[in-house]
Amino acid sequence: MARKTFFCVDAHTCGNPVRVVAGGGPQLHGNSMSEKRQHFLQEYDWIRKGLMFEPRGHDMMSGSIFYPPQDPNNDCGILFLETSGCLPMCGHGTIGSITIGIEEGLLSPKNPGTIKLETPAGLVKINYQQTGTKVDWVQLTNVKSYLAASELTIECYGLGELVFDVAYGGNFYAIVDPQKNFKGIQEYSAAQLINFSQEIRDKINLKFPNKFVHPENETISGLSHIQWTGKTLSALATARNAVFYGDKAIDRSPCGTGTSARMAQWHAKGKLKLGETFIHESYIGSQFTGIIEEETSINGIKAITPSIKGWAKVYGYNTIIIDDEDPYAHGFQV
Ligand code: PYC
Repeated sequence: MARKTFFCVDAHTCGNPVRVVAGGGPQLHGNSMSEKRQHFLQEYDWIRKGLMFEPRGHDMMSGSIFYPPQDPNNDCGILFLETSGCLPMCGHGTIGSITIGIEEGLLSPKNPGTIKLETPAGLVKINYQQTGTKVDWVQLTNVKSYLAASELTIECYGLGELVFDVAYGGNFYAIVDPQKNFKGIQEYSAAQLINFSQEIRDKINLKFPNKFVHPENETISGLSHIQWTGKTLSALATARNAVFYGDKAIDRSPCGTGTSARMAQWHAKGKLKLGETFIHESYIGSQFTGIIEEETSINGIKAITPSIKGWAKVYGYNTIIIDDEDPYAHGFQV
């Protein structure tokens, strides 16, 4: 590689960025998006770093690349790119990528209005509404989501002992609800939540090694996100969160996989029922609407199939060059 050009379309989903690589992405080997994700991580991770990290990206940047489907009955596959790696599933990334894919003519679904999307975490079914050239909303029916552990504890220097649950919604989340040593997200700045998260994520993974592994796909393992909760801004919202991901990011959207994990937690604790609507509000006040579509199980563990609905706006075209002669070709983090 000397100089490589990537044609990208940039959008945001409820405030959080999504950069779709429409041209320049690598060909990947594998029989599923999970295998293709492994190939990308082994051979092409410099593309992710170059496009997600500064100076071409930033702490919150995330994106995706579309691939042809493995199963001809499906419409397409998707690889997610994040500052933290390639997530198995990303909800805001899906909503933004589908919006870009339809509005920019990158996708031609067999049945307009629905898309069967192969993700590294499994098949995700999409419904979307289009008016003229614009996509009004995207609803994804996510992978099975479940409560993985309840009432674990960890010591946080800034706060003291914290009690948390762990739930899976496409990624594993520690969910920290308001309690004696944590008053709720409304009481803390984003910088404080990032500091607490950086400390406890590592500590949780050290204290509970190999505890958070997907029962059907061992390439999905480890706690990657911290979901802090607190009081809603809008009286219409069911709940609010601030999701920490990567090294320094608080999701500006309510986080699709985080919302799925939280719905699974609420369902397991009897707080949310099949068919009920869950309006989730982000740290900046943007909203996703979740519904429990199905009660199900994974390897004998009680689970739900949640759907998440939200919107995205396309805001730009970005032709990005990664040149080996640039000392920051593969980005940097401070
Ligand atoms: O929406 O699932 C999501 C997500 C994961 C990380 C950032 N957003």
